[in-house]
Amino acid sequence: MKEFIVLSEEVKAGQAKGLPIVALESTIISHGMPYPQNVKTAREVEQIIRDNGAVPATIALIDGKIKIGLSDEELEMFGNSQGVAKASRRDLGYLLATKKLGATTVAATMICAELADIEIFVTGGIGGVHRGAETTMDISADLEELAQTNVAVICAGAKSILDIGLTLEYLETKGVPVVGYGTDELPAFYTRQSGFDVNFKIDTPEEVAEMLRAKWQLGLKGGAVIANPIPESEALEHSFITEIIEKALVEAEENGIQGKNVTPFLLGKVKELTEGKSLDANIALVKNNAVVGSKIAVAYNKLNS
Ligand code: PSU
Ligand code: MN
Repeated sequence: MKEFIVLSEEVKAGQAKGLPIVALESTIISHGMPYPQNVKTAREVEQIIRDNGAVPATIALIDGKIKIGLSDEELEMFGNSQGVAKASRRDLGYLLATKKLGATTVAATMICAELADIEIFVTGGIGGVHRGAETTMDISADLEELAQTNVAVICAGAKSILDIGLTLEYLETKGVPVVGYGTDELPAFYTRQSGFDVNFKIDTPEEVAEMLRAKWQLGLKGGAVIANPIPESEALEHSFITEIIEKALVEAEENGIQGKNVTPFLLGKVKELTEGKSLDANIALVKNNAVVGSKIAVAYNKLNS
């Protein structure tokens, strides 16, 4: 296993000192945002994590290795490359063996983080049960990973490109706790409201850390969703974004989009139809998650040292 894992100098030094580490995914860089905003945002998010007392570890597949933490040059190269493969659980073996560039999804980032002993992972939004999944069976591998891999995912909830109600049902079946950070309602990425309750409202990083510790001490495998709402001032208008998502869903259907292409297609359409407004919101919420996630990592690290 170790032959495939390469820690950056920063992560190696951080782990040696016992500092809290925060994992970051790379699909958001390659498939979620255009160059150069993607690289700029990734760097800013990493700096926020440092400013809050933790060490950032952006995870990607490069040259047959799982990179845990990217150098500045690697991040630039990765963010500016065309045709980076979206890497979920099923893709890892193939992409490593063929030494292709791979952008880790939430599922794959959780796997790689666990291999590197990182428990806390910050991202934008998770995959889930797609609308119409009763017939398409399109359910993100992210949910299965949350069921079995011991990593907490700090996100801004799930986008309404998904069936949020079914996503919550699936997580309930799999025993994955869905925590609202300072909220009773699951946020829906661009908006603070979804109309669905979270399982537990928790208000401080320390209490989140205690919940994670108790869960894992019991040997209850699997992750947790820590849903942190987008800041009020950055949230998009509910009716505006709903209309755009409906349009994107129709276009995906008309174009016969399937499999791993569904989510990137929908995200791309939303971006196009909002003329960049969704990109600004996306950047703001990831940064907000980085603040909360690093505080949770610091608190969790204290509990365990
Ligand atoms: N949802 C978002 N932004 C994202 C993704 C999902 O709001 O960037 C990305 C994440 O990497 C997530 C992946 O893990 O898409 C899920 O893809 P799929 O639905 O194909 O499992
Ligand atoms: Mn899918």
